[in-house]
Amino acid sequence: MKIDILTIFPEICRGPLSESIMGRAQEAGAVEIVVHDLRDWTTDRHRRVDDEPFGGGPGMVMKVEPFFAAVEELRAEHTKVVLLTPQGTCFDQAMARGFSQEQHLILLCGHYEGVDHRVVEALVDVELSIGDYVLTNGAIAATVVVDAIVRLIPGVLGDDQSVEEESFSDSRLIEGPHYTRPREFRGMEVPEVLLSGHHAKIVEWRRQRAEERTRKNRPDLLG
Ligand code: ABV
Repeated sequence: MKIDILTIFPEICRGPLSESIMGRAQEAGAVEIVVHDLRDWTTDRHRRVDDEPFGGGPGMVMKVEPFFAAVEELRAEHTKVVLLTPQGTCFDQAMARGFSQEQHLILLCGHYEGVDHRVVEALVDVELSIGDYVLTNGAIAATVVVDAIVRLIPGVLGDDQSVEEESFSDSRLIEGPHYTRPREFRGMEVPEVLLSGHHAKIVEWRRQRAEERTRKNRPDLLG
């Protein structure tokens, strides 16, 4: 898989995407991620990427020409073009799974104020947000989306078991609590059932804790 990110803040994406699992996924050739500076597709002396909104109003709007020049240069036969915007559909795990099957993604990052709408109409396949809050620009959102997608590419997580468990476990529930050594810390004990070796009891205990935790933290998932 190939992923191109177009942003005026490439360094925001580069650090996170070179660390840990994302770094190893690229070294192993599972994915090629290229973070581009959108200003490389400007043609004026000041490398201008935004301008005042027609009709007035606060803030600046990202200009149409650099996005067109960049996408026309980078896109191929099977390319999905995604715009990160607070006005987009909210990204979720099912969308991450879908995108992880694509050959080529181009992620466009804009300001929170917006992008010239001709970009949306003529270039963009999907408008995506990462949540109901507003970031200053799309670079962090694009990084989040890429991380969620890349970890689903086969072979990227060392053992496929954790991904498999995710997809088979009840997706209407969040996960229950986890523990590791030591068995006791400052008087706080690891629940006895987890030390019992009784697999069926452990599975049932985890399901109950998952349900409780979902009711407390994510009642919206229970409907
Ligand atoms: C993209 N906020 S996605 C660009 N939740 C600017 C802000 C922003 C996104 C999101």
